[in-house]
Amino acid sequence: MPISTCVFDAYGTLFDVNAAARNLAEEDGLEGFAAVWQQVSSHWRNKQLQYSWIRAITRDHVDFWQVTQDALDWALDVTDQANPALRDRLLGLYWTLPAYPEVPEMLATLKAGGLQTAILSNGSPRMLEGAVDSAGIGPVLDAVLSVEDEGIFKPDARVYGLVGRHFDVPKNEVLFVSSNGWDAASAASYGFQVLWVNRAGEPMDRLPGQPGQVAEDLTSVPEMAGLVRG
Ligand code: LAC
Repeated sequence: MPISTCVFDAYGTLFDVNAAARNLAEEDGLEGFAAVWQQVSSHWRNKQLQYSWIRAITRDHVDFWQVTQDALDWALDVTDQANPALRDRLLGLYWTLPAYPEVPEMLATLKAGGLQTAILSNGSPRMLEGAVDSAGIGPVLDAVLSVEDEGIFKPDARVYGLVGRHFDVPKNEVLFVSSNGWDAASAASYGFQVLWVNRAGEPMDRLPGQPGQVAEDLTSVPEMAGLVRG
């Protein structure tokens, strides 16, 4: 089935989640933080995802901004960096995470080729609006879909169902693109065609679904969606 719609995960796929801590670590006077920023960033991301999964299982939903703050508090505690000023700076930077360099041209190519484009993310509508605006990619996106419309996080199937509801397209016309192995696996189980963007060179997750395609970054998305690059 030809692809009509390309749907992207947001955090880690379009937007660089490590940029907040990495950029702050470069500032003068934050040498203590600079020594541990990678641990902070990694704990922050891992706890953010764990909390989202646990809250989905226990049906104890709060939005992704709350989960992001809770995860950062844990990450700062475990690395002995708990400090309100640092917390505020990191949260502020999370609001305007940069897109990976290949993102704007890749999305523009998809649009020029007549494909529909969207984000499908755990992020709250306001978080996603902030990231999309600061990256300047709003004009090349047809929709920004948030799990808040279902009140549960990925990988609950109802979240993937938002795509069909919004675009009225069958699952197998959708190319779903995620850098999160668990998200790629779950989207494949749901019935989307899936590209896993394995930026970190990780092994494939041992989960029931398997992405049909794997790439190192997003530059090959137009080809994988059936467009000839030129
Ligand atoms: C998202 C998280 C999973 O954007 O990265 O949905």
